[in-house]
Amino acid sequence: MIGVVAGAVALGVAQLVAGLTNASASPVIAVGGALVDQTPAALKEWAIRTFGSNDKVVLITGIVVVLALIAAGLGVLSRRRIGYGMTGLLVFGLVGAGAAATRPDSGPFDILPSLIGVGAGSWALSLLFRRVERNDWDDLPEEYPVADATPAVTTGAEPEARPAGEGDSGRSEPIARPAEMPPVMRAGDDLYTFDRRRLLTGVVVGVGVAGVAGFGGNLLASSRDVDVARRTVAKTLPRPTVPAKPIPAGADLRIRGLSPFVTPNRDFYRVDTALVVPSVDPADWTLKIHGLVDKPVELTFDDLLKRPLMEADVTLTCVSNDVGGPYVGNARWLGARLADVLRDVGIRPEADMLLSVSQDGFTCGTPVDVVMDGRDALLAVAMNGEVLPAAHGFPVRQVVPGLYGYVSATKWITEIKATRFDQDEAYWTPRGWAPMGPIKTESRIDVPRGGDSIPSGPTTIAGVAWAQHKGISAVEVQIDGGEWREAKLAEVNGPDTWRQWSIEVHLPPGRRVIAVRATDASGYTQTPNYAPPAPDGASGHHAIEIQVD
Ligand SMILES: Nc1nc2c(c(=O)[nH]1)N[C@H]1C(S)=C(S)[C@@H](COP(=O)(O)O)O[C@H]1N2
Ligand SMILES: [Mo]
Repeated sequence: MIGVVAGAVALGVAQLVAGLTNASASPVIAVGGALVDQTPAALKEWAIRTFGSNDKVVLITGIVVVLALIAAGLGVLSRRRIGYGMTGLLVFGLVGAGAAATRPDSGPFDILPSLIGVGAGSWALSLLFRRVERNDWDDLPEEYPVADATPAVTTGAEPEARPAGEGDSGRSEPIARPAEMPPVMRAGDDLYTFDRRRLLTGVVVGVGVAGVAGFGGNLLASSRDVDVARRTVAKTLPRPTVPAKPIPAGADLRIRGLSPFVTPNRDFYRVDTALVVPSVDPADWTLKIHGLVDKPVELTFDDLLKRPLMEADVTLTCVSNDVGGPYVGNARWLGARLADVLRDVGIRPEADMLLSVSQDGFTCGTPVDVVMDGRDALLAVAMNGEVLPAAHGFPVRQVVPGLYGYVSATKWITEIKATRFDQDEAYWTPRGWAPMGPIKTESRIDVPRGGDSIPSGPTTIAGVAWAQHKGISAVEVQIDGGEWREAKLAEVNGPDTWRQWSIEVHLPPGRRVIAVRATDASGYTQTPNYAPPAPDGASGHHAIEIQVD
């Protein structure tokens, strides 16, 4: 118990110091971040499939549980010698400090949370152990009446029992057993008693300190500058020079349970490797563009806002989205045209990859020809009429229609290096994902949901389909492996968004399997062959099973 409480004090205090300095320097976050970076594709895919958007919570919970077990072990070791516990805590402090110091966005003070946390934890450990230091039997409080000469608690060293109350009931000597046992500790070969109440108050105080410090640290870390900065930017956000094509009234079929055409920011999926959302101050932010360019630049946030800004409706999709999965969303983005920025810096013809870097060290490799082909590839500053939310990349992120997020949608972007695919690798490539990631044509059934029970008779089946930058030209639905029947398509204002579809069917009672497939404007119809998300995106028909009564 003492080990766990000392560990909790160490983590709580570390969390507080991280909250005051740099949230991502917390040992749990730094070690978690390092673990995320070491995660191979298969494991990442499994984690996302199993835990969905809770994958970060699961990882952090796992780390804390492992730490609690180790702390308990250190507590047990400390009964032999407290130096063992201290050494163990120090080792963990060094691991935390090492992780914090080697994260891509680390600063010189990032070792402080771990080291100060370990200091506090060691202090708690020694204070608590002092509370279980030996009492002499003579000092026992009255509540422990001593029974008559029954030699019970012995060390085995001495064969002879001595009745209680004879004075020198020494530590390693056989003693009389009290009628009601006081708490007993073992130190080396010695057994001795201690005051349970003093230990419990110590534990309660320790848990309180850990909780308040940890909670306070998390509060400090989350309520910081970003909110203020976002509100400041909101006041000066320019209007688009090139507004998006209006969304036709018929783009949203307004069917209950069907994904709305525009995904509200609060419902937009989030996928990234960041265990805490990076906080980037637009006043300090710059975008360094270098590499295979004639005129390298470092743009400020004002420089970017002075450029003509355009709006575009673009559907983002994650490569980890399994068939029928939730990691796809559509938003209206406002930003500067990336192709114009690259032309201004004189990108060289031999450059075929843009290696963009996030402030937390994540990187994306985007094909230059895709960005330059006239599509609405943006350095985006706003999402659905709102300053970019912190979790979606504030102050600036990339958006490239037609490419999975892991090769195009760098959030918290700070750098673009014009380079070549044969010379550089982006974050997910050595982890088993394809270097190029064009989005595969896909469709999904939103209503009814798999497993639903619905009444027989006329039923509306509806969903979304996407083939970004090509456009969806047909969606077909199949019941129980029968004929493919063409669904009605909603309107769209361009080829870069998903498209809603619906169909009225008459379902007879029984178990029914409903499948969907889309055809894009290039004439390609979705393959029925299933492929998992790794290495370059899932394929196959989404199918659901329902019960018709
Ligand atoms: N800095 C950073 N940007 C990132 C990522 C990341 O891990 N770090 N993940 C990418 C991936 S895999 C996807 S699918 C999109 C998701 O964007 P969203 O979270 O705004 O939906 O962001 C991309 N941009
Ligand atoms: Mo992704």
